[in-house]
Amino acid sequence: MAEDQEEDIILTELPDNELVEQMHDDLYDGLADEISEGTQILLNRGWTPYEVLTKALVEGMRIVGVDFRDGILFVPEVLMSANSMKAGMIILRPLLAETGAPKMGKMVIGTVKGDIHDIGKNLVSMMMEGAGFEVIDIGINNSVEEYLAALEEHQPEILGMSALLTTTMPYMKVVIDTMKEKGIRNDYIVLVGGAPLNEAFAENVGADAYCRDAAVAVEAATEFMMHRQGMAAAQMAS
Ligand code: B1M
Repeated sequence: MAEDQEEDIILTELPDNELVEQMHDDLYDGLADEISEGTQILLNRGWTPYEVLTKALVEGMRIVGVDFRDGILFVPEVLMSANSMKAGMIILRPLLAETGAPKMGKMVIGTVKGDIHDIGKNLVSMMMEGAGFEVIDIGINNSVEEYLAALEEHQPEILGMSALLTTTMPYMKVVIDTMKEKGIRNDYIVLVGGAPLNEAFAENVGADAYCRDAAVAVEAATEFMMHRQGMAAAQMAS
């Protein structure tokens, strides 16, 4: 009976609030096709990509996270939810990047060694691209050598690091300390983020700022870049 009822749901016929709730359920159940369809329907109804991202996808993933924490969901199920989230993000990515904003600067971003969580990092990349930044995403499980090689190769203004585990977040300090040892720390704006971090941690490891979410990452990056450009202009004038 329950199965028959599920088959009867036609996403296009649901009003916005019910569709969003249904998308939370579909994310929970790892139904990637339904998430793609729901994402497209909301966009067709005039929702902004950012609204779809935060209200339908991120909120759905937050619910998944609660049940993962409480031992109701397990890794294989959460992986399916993550893949469904990515199915929605694939549709939103070009739209978020399509603002036509002038290039603000360049960022290398990656998840630290030992950590394979990448959804938050991918969101940050998308939002930064949408705000006019060029983003080089070096993926997950990055060693200090890989971060340094990416900085050397791409010469960004900003380094972004992500960590979702309390066991991997201290690795950010390893990267920043190595940058200090090599005398290159002050060449970059270092932004860090991830659910278990906070401002005190960021300060403690020597980052320039902790970014609570992707929107804050964009704000911080923009502010630091404007400050940098202001300093450069002042130096040229003097
Ligand atoms: Co993982 N996992 N997981 N997991 N997982 C967490 C993080 C956990 C909190 C779940 C829980 O217990 N409630 C817990 C960590 C506990 C802890 O450390 N204290 C946990 C655990 C324990 C594990 C494993 C160890 C489980 C196991 O194997 N027994 C394992 C570790 C694997 C590893 O990394 N070595 C593991 C595995 C997995 C999956 C593979 C199943 C999957 C990852 C799939 C993927 O990413 N491709 C997964 C998932 C999906 C989660 C949860 C449920 C969701 C994470 C997520 O995507 N959130 C998570 C629970 C939770 O966080 N509530 C959990 C949505 C995302 C939009 O938010 O990532 O916070 P978030 O990103 C935000 C901000 O934090 C910020 O902006 C983003 C967008 O707004 N931000 C940045 C993030 N990075 C930034 C970088 C920046 C700036 C801002 O740079 C400038």
